[in-house]
Amino acid sequence: MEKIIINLIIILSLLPYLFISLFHYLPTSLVFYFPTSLSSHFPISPSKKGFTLVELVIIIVLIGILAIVVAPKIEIDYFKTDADFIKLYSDIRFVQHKSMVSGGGWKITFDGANKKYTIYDNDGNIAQVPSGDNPVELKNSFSSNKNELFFDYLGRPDSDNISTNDNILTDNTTIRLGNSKIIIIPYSGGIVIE
Ligand SMILES: [Ca+2]
Repeated sequence: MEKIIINLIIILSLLPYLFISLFHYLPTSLVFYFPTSLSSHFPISPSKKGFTLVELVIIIVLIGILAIVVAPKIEIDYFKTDADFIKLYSDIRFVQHKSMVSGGGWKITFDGANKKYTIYDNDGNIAQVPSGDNPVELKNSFSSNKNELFFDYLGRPDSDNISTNDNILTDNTTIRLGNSKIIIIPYSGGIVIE
């Protein structure tokens, strides 16, 4: 709400200047028909064309202010989704890597509705993760076709924390966040972004 008010103030403050600028470009014949009292309010001559340096500087400053106030509002949702996506992708890779160097059994559990996921080591304890907090909280909700995902010692998606019992996953694990998908492929353990 605050931002909308700031935007309105900026746009309203631009309007008089826009009017004066247009006044510059009116044909002399038209300007002649303006009431003298109105013309006297604008300290410009009808024959004057183009912008002065001061006017250009004012315009550049106003555009700058507009860009600072409006642009972040437009982009911020996109960046939040993007940041979440990269975080989640990196952490799935992290779990897979840790499994491969420690005999398998690490897992990640997804709680997309509550915008978070948790990473466990192969003893079932909440692990230390590169991004800091664990459970890891995101800005956006996401969905996954599996609630939890293990990796075995070869980095293959597994259904439990035992690498030797031959029950690795046989179907894709698909996680949707915003307009993007992370797909974890069975057997190869490839992690694909769509
Ligand atoms: Ca297994």
